[in-house]
Amino acid sequence: MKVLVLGGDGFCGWPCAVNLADAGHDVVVVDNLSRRKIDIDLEVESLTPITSISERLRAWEQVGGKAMRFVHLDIAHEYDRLLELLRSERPDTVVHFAEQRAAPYSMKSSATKRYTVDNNVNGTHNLLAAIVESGLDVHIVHLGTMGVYGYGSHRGATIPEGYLTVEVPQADGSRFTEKILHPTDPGSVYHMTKTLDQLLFFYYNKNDSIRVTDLHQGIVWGTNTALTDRDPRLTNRFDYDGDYGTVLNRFLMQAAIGYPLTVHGTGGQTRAFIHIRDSVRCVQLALENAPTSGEKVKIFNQMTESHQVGQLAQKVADLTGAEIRYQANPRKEAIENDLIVDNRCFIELGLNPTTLDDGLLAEVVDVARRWADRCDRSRIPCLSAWTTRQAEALRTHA
Ligand code: NAD
Ligand code: USQ
Repeated sequence: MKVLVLGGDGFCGWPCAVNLADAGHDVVVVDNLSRRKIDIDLEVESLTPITSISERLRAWEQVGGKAMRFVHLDIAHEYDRLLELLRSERPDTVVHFAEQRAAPYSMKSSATKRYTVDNNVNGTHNLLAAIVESGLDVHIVHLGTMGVYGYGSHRGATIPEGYLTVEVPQADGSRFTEKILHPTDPGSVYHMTKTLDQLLFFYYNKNDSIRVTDLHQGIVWGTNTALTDRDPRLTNRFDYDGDYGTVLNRFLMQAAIGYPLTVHGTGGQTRAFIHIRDSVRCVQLALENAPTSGEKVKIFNQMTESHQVGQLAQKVADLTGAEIRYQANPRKEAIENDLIVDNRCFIELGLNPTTLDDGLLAEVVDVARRWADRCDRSRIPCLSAWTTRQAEALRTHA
């Protein structure tokens, strides 16, 4: 298959691109390198040293990988070039990772809120409009988030894969049944853009029969896959800073450098997780099991397990002897929530989940220890506050 990987230089996109090339697909990596530029602006670097995209592609070919091409393109602002790229490449599938993906970054200032909305919503809409204008039958595989469902209001109910069957009571006592998109309840401006993406897909699928698979992915942990481990020049990025680092990788890295684990609030927040190796596998499964023409948007919950943040910290502390430090929560989020998720679609397609107990936690600690001297400890605290109230709490508890 001919595949465009939008955002193929990023944390999830890079291992996905090499995996698809390894599986024999003809891959073009498309990226505007904005993630690397944000690192420069924030004066922080990936914990693991990463090479330039051209070095990555060269190294991939040198280790015997099927060649991939790179196109430097901003999908949110270069519509004509995006359309031209579709027309010239005629892809079967576009895998869409190309968004600003950090909730804390999106909440830093009105400038980062506006950037996140502009980049993410325009990027997704440009892709949809360009596919319609090209007249091509392209399957979009989009990386969405578990966060579209929200955290805190499910009260023990299982979260279905995208759609909810509801019964609507009528004034005359009768009821009708409807299958609707699961209501959205975003917890940050970033998460809100993913709920808007979901509506864009719904509309273009209905109006133009665009085939879409929307992957509601949980928090990705780990760093490398067997393929990015083949050569140091293929190494994946490892975000640890307060804006881009995600909770489990942060805890593992904090443990590795002897920094107390930063649990927000009580640690009662429950979130969904998936290892990078499973994330890569899921994208391949989604791509190779495309919806048929006329089928409504396929939504898969791309996660393998749920954990409470405080319990995760305890698990990492048990493994490494790290200290846990509870902190004022910079986010406006439920103090505690349950999270029961239906993920049958991927299991039925053959996903064999990697779990936290598979020794991979220790592997991430090893990676972090190896690069500990690259860590700037001053960049670990999460300082992006959701509201002035949270900002005040951060100041008081500093
Ligand atoms: P990332 O920031 O590492 O990668 C995103 C890539 O997209 C970067 O290389 C960036 O330069 C590129 N990009 C951004 N805007 C672009 C634009 N307008 N045009 C072209 N390229 C652009 O993020 P990631 O962790 O790899 O996440 C990828 C996708 O997966 C995101 O959409 C994110 O929302 C989703 N996701 C990530 C996680 C996670 O834990 N990392 C979890 C769930 C969902
Ligand atoms: N948290 C801590 N301590 C930390 C960092 C985070 O307690 O040091 C807490 C947060 O308060 C939050 C939870 O851990 O309750 C998760 O935070 P996170 O930064 O790991 O994850 P999140 O902001 O939700 O975003 C990440 C990715 C995003 C993706 C999302 C999937 O950055 O791209 O969409 O995970 S999900 O969480 O399922 O919505």
